[in-house]
Amino acid sequence: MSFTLHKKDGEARLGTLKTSHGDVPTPIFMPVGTVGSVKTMDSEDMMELDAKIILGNTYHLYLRPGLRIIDEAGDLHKFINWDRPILTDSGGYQVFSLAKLRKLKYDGVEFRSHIDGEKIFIGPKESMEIQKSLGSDIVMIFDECTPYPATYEQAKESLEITQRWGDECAKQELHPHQMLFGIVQGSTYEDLRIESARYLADMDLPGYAIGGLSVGEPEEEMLKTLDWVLPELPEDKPRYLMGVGTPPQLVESVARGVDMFDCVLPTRVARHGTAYTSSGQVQIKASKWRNDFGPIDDECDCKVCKGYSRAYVRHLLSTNEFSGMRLMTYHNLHFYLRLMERIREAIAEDRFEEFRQDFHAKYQRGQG
Ligand code: PRF
Ligand code: ZN
Repeated sequence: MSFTLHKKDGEARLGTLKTSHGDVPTPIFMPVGTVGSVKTMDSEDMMELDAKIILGNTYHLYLRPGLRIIDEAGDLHKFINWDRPILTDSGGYQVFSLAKLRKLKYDGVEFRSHIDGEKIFIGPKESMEIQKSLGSDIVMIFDECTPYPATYEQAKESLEITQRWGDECAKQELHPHQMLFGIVQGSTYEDLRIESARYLADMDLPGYAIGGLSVGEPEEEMLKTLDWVLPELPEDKPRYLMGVGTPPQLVESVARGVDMFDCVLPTRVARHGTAYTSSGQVQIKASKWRNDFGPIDDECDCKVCKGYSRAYVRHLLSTNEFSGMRLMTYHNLHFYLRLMERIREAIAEDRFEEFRQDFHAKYQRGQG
């Protein structure tokens, strides 16, 4: 369990995160497997796509199937048939976005399950116990994702809660193979963000995440916040930007020093017919593709683009066939994972800035 920074090209970083389930090259994108599955994909698909690490959610897995069943299987890796690294989110964010009738308490959050309305309590202690039991390689602290917009007072109060909960998380025992990542909050306020980053840096954790972004703020605000936070974080530890983002946002965040990402975008929009391509987003359900027998992206070498046409995938989507969603998801994940691979190659060869310019020029040209 360690992180090695191999080199920098500008602020962009090339590294390796070693876990007991294998090495993760960074910068990396982590596909989201909320309930223990990347929607429409199975573990063989994810191996074929060569995903190096996937994400699971404490909140969802705790509600269903529950810890007893996962314990009985052994751990989350065994239960879902995935031998590579897993990162679990702590539950804080999901409680706030999904649960009903939340009550914020000193020690955590009381809420009603979005599934059956059962009353449940999760705080930092509970979140650590659950993530320990899941056996994930990377464990996230239990934080409060400050909603946007927030007044300075609200953001400050919310950050105090995150800091108190973070201290509590760090006191709990995990398995020796597990790495605990802190989460920077502080909304869009420079002094709060810097305070949060320094507070966590002093805790000397194995990694640091930046939370509370991509929650409705303009993109410039997000990038500005990264510019405040990243210089405060230790160089020799991985930096993870939670829940971000679009392909251009990934490139811009890497340019500022981010190493890890997760986002539901490629998988979620795939199921609604949006494909990511080297020249921007394409709505495959549009009627103009009904007799287009070319691939989704003519620069993509994934198995979908090698074998299937836009016309066919459009047909599957418009008849609500599951296979349409599968093919779209497969292509979009391939696009995201390949983008990160190209980013790593560019950093390794000291041409990240050139890559960045070329990427944007091409991606923008095809938009709209
Ligand atoms: N906190 C946690 N998970 C998250 C976020 C956060 O702020 C975000 C914000 N984009 C996504 N996922 N724990
Ligand atoms: Zn493809």
